[in-house]
Amino acid sequence: AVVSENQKFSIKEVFDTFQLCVTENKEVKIDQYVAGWRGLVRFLNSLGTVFYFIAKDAASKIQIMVNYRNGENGAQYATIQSMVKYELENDLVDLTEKASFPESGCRTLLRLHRALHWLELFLERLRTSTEDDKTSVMCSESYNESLALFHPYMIRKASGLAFCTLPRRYTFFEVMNVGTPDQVVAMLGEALPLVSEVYQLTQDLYSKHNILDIP
Ligand code: 1Q0
Repeated sequence: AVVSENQKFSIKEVFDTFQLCVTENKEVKIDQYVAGWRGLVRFLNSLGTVFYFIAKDAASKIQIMVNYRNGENGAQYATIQSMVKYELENDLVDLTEKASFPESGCRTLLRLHRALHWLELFLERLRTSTEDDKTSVMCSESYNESLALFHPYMIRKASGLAFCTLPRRYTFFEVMNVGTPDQVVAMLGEALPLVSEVYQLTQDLYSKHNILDIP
């Protein structure tokens, strides 16, 4: 088995967390957003050491966000909306070039947000795939349409090599720990709109404030 029994991963838990992200007035809660990412990183780690450099970067960005939440201005970081308002009003974001705030909440979350787009594309490919489709191809196509646009050559190269080691579709579905392939596909159908909503709310917010290019 790819994951040992005691740390059995269920992708459903991850998606449940993303569902809990969105408040009644359509704000995105950072605690749940980060918790969702933690689950994804756990899954990534179970896929093998070639993914370590990816997991490590994601984990460090998660940690930056957790630190803000636990810091003295933690309340300002309750939702992505409140964070953006707080950091922009207090000039805590490097908007055009890296300077005083290389780890602003807005910048850090933008990296995870871009990765969420990759996830959305990848899950949709998984959902509509058939038995013989290759996860590595689905993964790199999704990557090329999203994250790759923001990554330098070396990272694109390393990512491409890592993707080649992905288990085949059947095994991949097993690791998701949802049930039969049909059940996985059904679950993906339910989960995707949730991920999409979180992505879209964040995208609209960042777009409205013109902060989609924070360096
Ligand atoms: C299943 C295969 C997973 C493949 C993950 C694809 C993402 C590739 C990303 C490569 C990132 C390379 C590491 C460093 C990049 C940073 O330079 C970059 C920018 O940050 P900065 O500070 O330098 O400006 N960082 C990022 O772009 C953030 C990347 C975070 C990627 C987090 C990916 C987490 C993936 C989780 C696995 C989800 C599997 C989903 C399958 C669900 C079904 C079971």
